Amino acid sequence: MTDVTFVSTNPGKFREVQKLLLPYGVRTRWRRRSLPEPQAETLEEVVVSKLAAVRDLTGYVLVEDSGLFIPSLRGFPGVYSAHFLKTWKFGPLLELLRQRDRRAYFRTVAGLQRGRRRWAFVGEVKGRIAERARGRQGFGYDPIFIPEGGFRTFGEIPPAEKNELSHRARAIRQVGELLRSRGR
Ligand code: ITT
Repeated sequence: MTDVTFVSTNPGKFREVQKLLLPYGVRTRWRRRSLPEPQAETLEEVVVSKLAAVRDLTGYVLVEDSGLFIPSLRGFPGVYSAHFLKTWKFGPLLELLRQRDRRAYFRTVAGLQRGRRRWAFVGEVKGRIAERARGRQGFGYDPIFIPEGGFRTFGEIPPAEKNELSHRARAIRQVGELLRSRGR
């Protein structure tokens, strides 16, 4: 077994990451810590500063930053996803999209660090924004995001199924591959 410390304030992310890494022989521990998210234009920049803020932790340390990007809103809420959701919930987004293209994608950048070594992996899933929030599974924007090829929102999809195809799954599986290839 390889041990990884996942640093995040978000329990929903941790549950997904833990399950995703287990098949790779990786045991994930959760360290709940709020990391600085400086004004940044990309998830990559945020991940770099998150990694800098966990230098005190030893062994493999994993962080990630995710966002919901809506091209018809020029990528908004993107890197501002967490702040926007906390302040406004879904209302204004659904309102803005009444007259606009509803296509959207989730993107995750995962950053892994061990000592001075760092790796980054990206995962995306395409879909569209629902007309109204549906479902109680998942977290964050899940009730309003419909992944491509279906009609149900992530909020209506069982967690195991979200973990098959999500942005996070696509980034974290690459972390799993890397850790497996490096052994202990
Ligand atoms: P950290 O402590 O890890 O930063 P956070 O919740 O602040 O946790 P992010 O900034 O990466 O994380 O998340 C941006 C927002 O997008 C936040 O509101 C999340 O709830 C939401 N989000 C992230 N992943 C999601 C997912 O898989 N489904 C739905 N919403 C998601």
